[in-house]
Amino acid sequence: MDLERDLQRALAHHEFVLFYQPVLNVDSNRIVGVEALIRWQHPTRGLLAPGAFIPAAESMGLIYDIGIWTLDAACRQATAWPRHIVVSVNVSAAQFRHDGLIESVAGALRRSGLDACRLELEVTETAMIDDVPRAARILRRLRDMGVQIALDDFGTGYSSLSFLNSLPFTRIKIDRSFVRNLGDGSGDGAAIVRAITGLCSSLNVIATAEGVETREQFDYLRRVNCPEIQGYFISRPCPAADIQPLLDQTD
Ligand code: G
Ligand code: G
Ligand code: MN
Ligand code: NA
Repeated sequence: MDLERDLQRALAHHEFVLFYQPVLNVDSNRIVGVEALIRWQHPTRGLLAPGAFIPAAESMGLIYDIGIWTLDAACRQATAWPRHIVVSVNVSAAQFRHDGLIESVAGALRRSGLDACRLELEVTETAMIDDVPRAARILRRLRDMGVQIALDDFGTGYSSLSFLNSLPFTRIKIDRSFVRNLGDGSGDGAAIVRAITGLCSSLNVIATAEGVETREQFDYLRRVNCPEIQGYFISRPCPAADIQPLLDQTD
């Protein structure tokens, strides 16, 4: 199979689709955002998850065009949703290293007409660690445009407190490995989640706990004042049509 030709055809023939996973604000019990997660509706292999093609797209240099498609599709979709809903788009390390990122973001906002503050980019520590000054410049420009920035998979990279302090994040997404280890709330996993939540609150950054699957995890996170929750307990990622009814229409 020639995956490169296959991926080029996928772009040309609109075979990619975005699924969306809601983010719940715990206090208000309302959905405040959705994370866009790409899928490939492959003509013979069925619906493919990003792990099956994003790494290949990166090594073939196709990730930039896929990234533009994703930004365009997510921004366009968000214009159909209530104005308080923020749409998050994942940016991989290769995309973040590419100089065209800011132009792609500006283009997607321009073409869709979406208000910049309703777009959030999710970036990982790994994408930024080898050149923190450059990351700071890029993120600053995006923030100046009004775009929100989430630090994704927090805790799995080389996060240091100075890193958190020197980059203009609006949101920290606590990696689901910590949520999985919450246990009964008395162990080390819970202590880490509690500490990250407290740190975010002190730094005025919103903490979002990812991978919340159970009522017990949800209750624990609410007890330690984690402001936002995402995970199967709220909803799996699903097509836009299935998300629509979950979004509170009153602004
Ligand atoms: O969607 P899961 O449902 O399988 O996503 C797996 C991984 O793929 C996550 O780490 C997510 O950040 C990444 N991912 C999902 N959608 C996109 C996308 O549009 N672009 C990039 N670069 N990564 C994505
Ligand atoms: O790396 P990133 O955080 O972007 O990855 C998002 C991934 O997490 C997607 O693959 C998504 O399907 C998955 N995911 C979302 N919610 C849950 C959950 O509650 N449990 C598990 N195991 N995975 C989840
Ligand atoms: Mn993410
Ligand atoms: Na994440």
